[in-house]
Amino acid sequence: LSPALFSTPLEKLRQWRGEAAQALEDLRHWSTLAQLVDTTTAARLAHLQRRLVQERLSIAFVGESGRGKTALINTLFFSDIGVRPLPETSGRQLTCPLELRCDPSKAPSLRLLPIETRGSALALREFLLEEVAWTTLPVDLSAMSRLPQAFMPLTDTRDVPFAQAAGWGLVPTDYPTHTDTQGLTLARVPRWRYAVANLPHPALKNGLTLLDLPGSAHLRAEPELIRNLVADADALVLTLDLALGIGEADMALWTDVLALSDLAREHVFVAFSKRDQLVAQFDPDKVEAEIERRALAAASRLGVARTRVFALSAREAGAGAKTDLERMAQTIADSVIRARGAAHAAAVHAETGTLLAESRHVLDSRKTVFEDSMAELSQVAAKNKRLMQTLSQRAGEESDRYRGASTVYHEFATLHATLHEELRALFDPKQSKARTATTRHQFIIGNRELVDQALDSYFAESARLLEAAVQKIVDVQGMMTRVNRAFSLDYSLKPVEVAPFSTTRFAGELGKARQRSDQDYKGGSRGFSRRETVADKWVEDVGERVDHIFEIAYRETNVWMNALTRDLEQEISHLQVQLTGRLENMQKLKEADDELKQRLAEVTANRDRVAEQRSELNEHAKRVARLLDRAGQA
Ligand SMILES: Nc1nc2c(ncn2[C@@H]2O[C@H](COP(=O)(O)OP(=O)(O)OP(=O)(O)O)[C@@H](O)[C@H]2O)c(=O)[nH]1
Ligand SMILES: [Mg+2]
Repeated sequence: LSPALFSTPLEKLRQWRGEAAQALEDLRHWSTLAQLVDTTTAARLAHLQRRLVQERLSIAFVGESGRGKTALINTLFFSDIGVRPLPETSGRQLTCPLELRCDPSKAPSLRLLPIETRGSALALREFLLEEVAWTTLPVDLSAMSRLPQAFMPLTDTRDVPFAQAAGWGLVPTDYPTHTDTQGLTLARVPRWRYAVANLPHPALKNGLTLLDLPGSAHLRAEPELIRNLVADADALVLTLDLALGIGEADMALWTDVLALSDLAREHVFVAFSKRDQLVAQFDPDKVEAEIERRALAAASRLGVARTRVFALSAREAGAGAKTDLERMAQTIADSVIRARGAAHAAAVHAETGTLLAESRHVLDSRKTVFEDSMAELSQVAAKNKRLMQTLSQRAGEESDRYRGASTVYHEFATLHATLHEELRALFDPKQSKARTATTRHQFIIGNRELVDQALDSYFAESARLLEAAVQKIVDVQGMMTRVNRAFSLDYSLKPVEVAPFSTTRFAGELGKARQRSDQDYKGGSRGFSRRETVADKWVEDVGERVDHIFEIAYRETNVWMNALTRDLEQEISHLQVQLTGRLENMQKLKEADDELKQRLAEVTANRDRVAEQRSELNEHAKRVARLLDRAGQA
């Protein structure tokens, strides 16, 4: 019988558990980063992950004392080392329960919990979690021949008074008794309450725990063993003695002590051991029929399927045809390990299935949201682009218009300045006063002809100046008409209003002054008066009046001319304000467009990330599916 029967599939299962745990770890990490998992689901994944890493599989051997449980373990798990390490006993309820497991972080050892700890208020479970009360013996693996010696303490006993045994919750009469030299009756009880062996055995290293449980006496005294260990075992091997058949003690253990639930019964295998002894007792012709009879009887009394009852021997050589021992080992290994693998796969499937499906859904809807906003943003961007084109075209036109109008205005301004200068010279009041003074002087120094001549030339000069000025004003009006036409036609500007400027009254006033002068001062009609008196009188009646005409004309022309430039200047600056406003609007639109482009880039990056996550999710799903596939094939 090869111990690899258990260790090989266990090793495969352990590997699978490791890979599944890693896949869960990766999935949990990834989905947390991608914000696809809620804390509850993440916690459940972490829990399953821990369970996969730590989980052990256990096979418990139960049966009345002496039925051959320990012998079976020796044969099934240690047949390759040349010795039977665990002590096989006489069936007197003296061995202590043994748990075989492997913790590679600790040295091989046998840890023993003294029987007197039963006097403590602590439960066995609590002692199992601590170190203090235990006796730890090292197990030397350098020579296998010394191994049985290392396990001998399992059979240590103590002789204690009945009262002491009863005080520990033991029933003294369940154990061998004798009377000492003082006549005191003593019960021989196991020295140890519980033992844990730490061994680097291949099957144990791959997560198997073996429980070699004691007979009914010790089990009754330690109900926790049943509650915690037997009930949780993945396989329960009920060991019976084929030579004895199923007896009342076995039935009592089965129905009263074990009292398994229907669920726990599904994990029961019946090992009818010591087949060799029966074979020796019976006629070879009849032995097979007798075995079948006993196996059937046991199956029906226990209420388990006949196929789960194996008639075998711990003394079998294992050569030749497949024996029941091998068949049982194979059946246990297959069903236990496969069942556990299937349970793991189901758990992995249950914990990841919803997460994967929901993540797929969430990622798809995130993608849709991003793509929708990409479409919206692109639409707005296109609209913006068109708007910007229109605006920039308009701004171009506006700026052409402004530049053209400015040029026209500057040309006008130059011409206007020249004309204004000329008008000022023509209407200059000082010149007018000088002319008046010169003429007055003629009254003092000249004779009658000279005075008349001076008066004629005075008026001729004044009229010439006025006429010239009037001509200039007409020029200015003409220029204004041209400018206005250019402004309104070429640059669609509002024409400047040109205030009417009447010049006829100046000529009229001058005519009246001349009439007075001709009438009163020509031809020497003031012959009797002093010359100065006549000159002053002329200035007062005529000269000052003419000067006044020039003064008024001078002032009014100034006002009129200035008004023209002021209005035009206003129009131009209005145009400039308009242009600046438009350029500012364009700048704002440009900024908004930049922002929009940035946002679009962000959303696009998000969409790409989601697409990437979607394929990462597929990888995770594939990885889980591969694991589940492999679990199904195992
Ligand atoms: N001939 C023969 N002897 C066996 C077989 N199985 C067990 N024995 C012997 O039967 C006796 C009892 O076997 P154990 O394995 O110690 O029985 P156990 O069920 O462990 O008993 P406890 O530890 O007291 O509960 C031992 O002397 C074994 O060597 C077998 O298949 N054939
Ligand atoms: Mg035993």
